[in-house]
Amino acid sequence: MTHIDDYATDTDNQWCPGCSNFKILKAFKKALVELKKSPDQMCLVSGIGQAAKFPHYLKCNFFNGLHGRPIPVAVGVQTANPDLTTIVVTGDGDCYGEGGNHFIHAIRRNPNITVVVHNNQIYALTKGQASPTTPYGEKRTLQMKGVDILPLNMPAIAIMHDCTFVARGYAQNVDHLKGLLIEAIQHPGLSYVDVIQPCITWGTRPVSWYKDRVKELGEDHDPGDKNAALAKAIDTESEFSIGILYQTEPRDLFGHHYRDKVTDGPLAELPSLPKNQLETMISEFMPGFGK
Ligand SMILES: Cc1ncc(C[n+]2csc(CCOP(=O)(O)OP(=O)(O)O)c2C)c(N)n1
Ligand code: SF4
Ligand SMILES: [Mg+2]
Repeated sequence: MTHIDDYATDTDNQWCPGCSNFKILKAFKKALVELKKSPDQMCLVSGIGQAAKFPHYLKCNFFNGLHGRPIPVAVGVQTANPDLTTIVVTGDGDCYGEGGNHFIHAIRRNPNITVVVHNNQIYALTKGQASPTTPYGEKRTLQMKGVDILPLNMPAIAIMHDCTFVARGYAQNVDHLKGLLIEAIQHPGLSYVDVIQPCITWGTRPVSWYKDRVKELGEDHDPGDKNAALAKAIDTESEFSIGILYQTEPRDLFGHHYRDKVTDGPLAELPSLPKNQLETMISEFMPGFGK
């Protein structure tokens, strides 16, 4: 039995009072309670940024590493211990900018992790510079004449490349986001939730601007329909569709192909392997090893 207070930490929160990150934190905790996940069953992985401070405020195993690099760490954690529910908590700068390469290739690999992106369309921690999702023309602290390159639409890229679960949430809509997180965490394979997260300190649009544009996907949206999913992902001008944009049948999980030959539990619990078994394994990766 888990209670929402089981996830509380005593770390001082550094987010601005009223930041929508608090709402994401709340949605997360509610999802974990409903999933009956205790803190020791979870591992949060993050990089650097306001979003990446998240694991400081939710009690569980965590790894807070370099800017842009949470995905390779999470893939390693999940591969070494598939019993851990492994979740990357990241920002649009961390995941789509510095870590964009890792994310794109994770889509191809399909590790059994969940990636939750706090998308505030800026680098908030470093005081409001443009990120890969800042709209074209928007004036920012560094881009004083306006951003002169086009934004990146990562949900559309993920759908194009058959990421098996792609959703969009809205930070202010806690219960809806909680539902998406529950679905994402339960989905086998890479599940990805882009969360629209208004920044009240460096953002240029009021929260009401987002509220007017956020629209929940209706029953008529079929997440198995790739073209419909793409259309919803691409339209960020007139509205932000929130819900499960795209979901496919599960496919092979990265890492399991190799590790299933050894154990279905945590690698750390394995006894030391006999030398000849180790040599056989290594030679599968390095033909000619030891000759
Ligand atoms: C390798 C490296 N490059 C740049 C930085 C500076 N830096 C820290 S956080 C950040 C951007 C964070 O933006 P985002 O991931 O969107 O998080 P937010 O603060 O907006 O939640 C940058 C550029 C860094 N710490 N390390
Ligand atoms: S700068 Fe923006 S994203 Fe960062 S804590 Fe403050 S309101 Fe939240
Ligand atoms: Mg950001």
